[in-house]
Amino acid sequence: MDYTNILVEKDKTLAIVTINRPKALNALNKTTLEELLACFTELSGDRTIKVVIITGAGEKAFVAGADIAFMQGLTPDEGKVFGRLGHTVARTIENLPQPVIAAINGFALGGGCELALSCDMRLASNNAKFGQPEVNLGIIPGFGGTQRLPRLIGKGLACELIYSGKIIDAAEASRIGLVNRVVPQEKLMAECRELAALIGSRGPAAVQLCKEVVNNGMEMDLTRACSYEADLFALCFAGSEQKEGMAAFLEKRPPQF
Ligand code: DAK
Repeated sequence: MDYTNILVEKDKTLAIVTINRPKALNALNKTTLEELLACFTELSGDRTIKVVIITGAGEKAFVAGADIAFMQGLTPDEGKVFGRLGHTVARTIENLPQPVIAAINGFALGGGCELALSCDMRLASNNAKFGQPEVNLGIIPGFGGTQRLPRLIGKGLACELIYSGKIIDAAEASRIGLVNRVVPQEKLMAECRELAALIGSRGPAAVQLCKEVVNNGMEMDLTRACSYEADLFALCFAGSEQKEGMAAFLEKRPPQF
């Protein structure tokens, strides 16, 4: 499908989604969110794709937030529709069967930080900057930042970022666990591709079950979550991957998934 504000590249089992509005630092307007929703909905049903990377075009920004110029004149009703769209995009990425890696190549502010939070893993370039500056605009984070940020980095650190609206650099983001690691900008995509290839070489159904149980389990108490894990563990024995993986180990050869 042809999109206006995003690029989608499929390379064998990897899909790379690039938000492509570099002149506006890849800010998210309605069209961009609608295209992201359409694209991730399509990817969710694409059995050839094992891992997805999402990034921003250019060397300056991942996503500098929701588009302020677009939001400025919204009525409360339009704001609600826009907010719901953002939440739907975040949920679709979070619930995508395949793992999603955010390649954060610059500013990840407001809705951009929230977009990265809806991904499974975040790798950042050394020039990346993070923050939830919404209070500076007289609004609150609206794409899940008040919920996903405390869950990821803990309440105290999340409150500091959300209440102050301050911007932190990649090293600080790594120190507080907001990103998995920081790499030189020129190596970011190679590093993300390498991680995607490693994940893509594992049993795809097992990886998808892992994503499902990690995400859903985090919303349950530990007893129920462990019981849920046991159910999905049992399910592995109904598929071909477990047979191939264990046979390959015992036959001292690499598995063919
Ligand atoms: N929206 C629209 N345009 C943006 C933008 C943004 N978020 N960020 C940057 N741009 C545009 C700039 O206006 C400028 O456009 P021109 O003037 O060239 O036409 C161009 O990108 C380059 O930006 P700068 O000239 O400002 O570049 P600098 O290097 O000087 O500064 C910066 C980079 C990232 C520090 C700065 O651009 C900046 O502070 N940007 C705004 C960052 C920000 O406040 N982000 C949070 C946005 S609020 C909701 C759901 C979600 C949300 C809201 C509601 N509902 C439930 C309804 C989410 C809210 C947000 O994300």
